[in-house]
Amino acid sequence: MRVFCLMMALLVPGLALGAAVEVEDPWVAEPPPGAPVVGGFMLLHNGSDEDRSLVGARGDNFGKIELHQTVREDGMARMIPQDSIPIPAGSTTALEHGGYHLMLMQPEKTLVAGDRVALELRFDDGSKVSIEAPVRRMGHMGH
Ligand SMILES: [Cu+2]
Repeated sequence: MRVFCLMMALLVPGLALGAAVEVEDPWVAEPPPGAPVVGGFMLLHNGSDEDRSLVGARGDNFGKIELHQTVREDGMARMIPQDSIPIPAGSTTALEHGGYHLMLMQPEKTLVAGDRVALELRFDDGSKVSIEAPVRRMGHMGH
């Protein structure tokens, strides 16, 4: 039984032992040629009874990753950097096109659909979750 549990933990993607937040369906949008920034999207589940927030992210292939929120003002979409993204207790926060997202900046190379991007997410309780996000075209959002 002990071995079985250990194997389950290894098989569930995005699950880090001790972390309250689970990451589901992470993906990165294929950028137009020459675009300096790339959007990162996913669902963040907080199954605990404590509020959590995403406070940072890093990836070996990017010089910098910011947390952004897209807001519409006077019909224009504008991205506003965030210090953190809230994931209230017992709920799910979507990082999605037109809302909260990761802004992957200064990519080492041009990403194309089919590539995979390794990222590390950091939460306000000090926990970290490593994920691997596939690069997809915007038109194929998987919904
Ligand atoms: Cu952005």
